[in-house]
Amino acid sequence: MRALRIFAVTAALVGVSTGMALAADPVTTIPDGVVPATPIDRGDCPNPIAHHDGTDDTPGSGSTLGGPSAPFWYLGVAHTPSGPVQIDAVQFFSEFWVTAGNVTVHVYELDNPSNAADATIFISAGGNYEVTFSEPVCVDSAYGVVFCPDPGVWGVLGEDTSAPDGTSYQNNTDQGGCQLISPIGMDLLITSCVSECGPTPTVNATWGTLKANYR
Ligand SMILES: [Ca+2]
Repeated sequence: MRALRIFAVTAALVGVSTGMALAADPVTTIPDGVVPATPIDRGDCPNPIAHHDGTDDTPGSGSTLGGPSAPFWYLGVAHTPSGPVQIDAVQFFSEFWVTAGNVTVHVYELDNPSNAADATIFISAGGNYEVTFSEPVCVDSAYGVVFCPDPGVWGVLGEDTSAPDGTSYQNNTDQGGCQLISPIGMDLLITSCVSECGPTPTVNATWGTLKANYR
């Protein structure tokens, strides 16, 4: 039964696959023989911010992330919180992967790009992933979540095309660095997990001031 199912998937993919994508192609087709992953709700993101509906509407292909040779492609999304939030983690879905390696997930406040955090994840196959930030940042306004692979690392992210919000981006290294530059007409399957901003550490406070603060 399992062999039959794999054969059916492979046969279905042959119809849309005409071989590997060109070096700088902004769209990547799933390589022959690779079984696509299925998106799930991980259920461990109590305060999500997302624009997608959780469905990958482009089976067998995806906007290129990274790629085999320069210019490499970056993918990302802009998220707008309703107030100050701490960005704790980012969850995402990749339908399939082509070349294994490290991907840095860069979050930054659009109005203040130096307010930023990075987390790196090694990816070798499609799946449902999460990165957490060891030094999370607090943002007051819209922020970018950008996926920036090491040179030569190559994959895709899931794409919801049903009701695009105009908040997802794809740009290559010839256009600029690890930031949101060129909007695309779909919602990438990227979710931020946020929480309330923690209290700012009190420095240079006298004991009397501290006692007053905690009364
Ligand atoms: Ca896809």
